[in-house]
Amino acid sequence: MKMTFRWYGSKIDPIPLKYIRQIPGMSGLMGFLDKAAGDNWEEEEIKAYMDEVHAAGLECEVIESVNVHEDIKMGLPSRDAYIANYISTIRNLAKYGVKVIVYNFMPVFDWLRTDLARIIPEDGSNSLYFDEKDLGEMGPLEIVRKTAEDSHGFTLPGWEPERLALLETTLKQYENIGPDDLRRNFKYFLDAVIPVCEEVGIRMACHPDDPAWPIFGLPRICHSQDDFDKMVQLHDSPANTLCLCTGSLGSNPENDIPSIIRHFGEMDRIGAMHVRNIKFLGYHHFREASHLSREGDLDMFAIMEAIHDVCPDTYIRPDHGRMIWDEKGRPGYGLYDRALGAAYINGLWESICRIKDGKCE
Ligand SMILES: [Mn+2]
Repeated sequence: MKMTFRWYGSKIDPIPLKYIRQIPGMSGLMGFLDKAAGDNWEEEEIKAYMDEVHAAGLECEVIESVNVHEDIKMGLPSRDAYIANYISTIRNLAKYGVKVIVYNFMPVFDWLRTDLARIIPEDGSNSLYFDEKDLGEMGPLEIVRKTAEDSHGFTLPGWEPERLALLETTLKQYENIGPDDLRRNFKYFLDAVIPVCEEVGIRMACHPDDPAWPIFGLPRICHSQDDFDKMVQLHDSPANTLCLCTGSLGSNPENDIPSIIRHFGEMDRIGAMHVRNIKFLGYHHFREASHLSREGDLDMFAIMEAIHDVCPDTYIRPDHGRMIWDEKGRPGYGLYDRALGAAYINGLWESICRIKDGKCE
């Protein structure tokens, strides 16, 4: 596996690349450019980002958040222009060594939480938290306002202000779009971009819905093994893969994560992994835990063992961390707890490889 770290670029990420490079076993980044959904990513801006990353001794073979424009998801006539931009972005990223693009096909809302800094009573740290009961009281516009307010001035990926400005209109437009319509629009998108990916050696990796169920009555089609079985068949190609995020899929206890990893790993349909832990607090109610198995409800050993067995060469990053040691930063994306997560995942990996292969490279 290749251990990586999410980084937002020196303009908006307070974590210096040097610090990331100093995390044991860190090979590179899952990179990010601060672009609006639908924009073309110009070569010069990709080059500037890559030059900075490479100068710090890191690779960047995975790019996240090449966001799919809402018009593509809604199947509007304007989608072709946005798909053309997406294809141009794929080609430009390939020129700079990108092998995997992580994206999602969630309508309107990317990931969703009801509290970005819920104190964990046991140790005084805080983490992202979700309780559907709170959501019911808030409603979509209120949750957007609260999320922006709680983000300490950081832009959160998927919560870009320009994207949310038209929220009311967009929610209304989705009233006539069901899961099958959304899937049809997804296929239209994949049919256009996957052949280009095959040509330039990039794999598209679809991130699961987070949390792993429909919200606000919006259609969501990527939150179970069954959903992803359909998704990989929409355009059958080794370039049409998923980014298996253990915490997003794992927010629904009915998703057996090690088994889902084995299922899609054996099909060679895992393009990248996000590895983190979840603590269940009730029905549609959870918080993000440290990576250590016993501090949450996911079996991180079984997760890493499945990765070892079916997709040992995949890209991995520790996903959201808690805020610890009084760190101030982008919710979920502080340095310290994610670095601890990487160290823990590396430790599991070394043990699993030693036990099963007699060596660890
Ligand atoms: Mn994730």
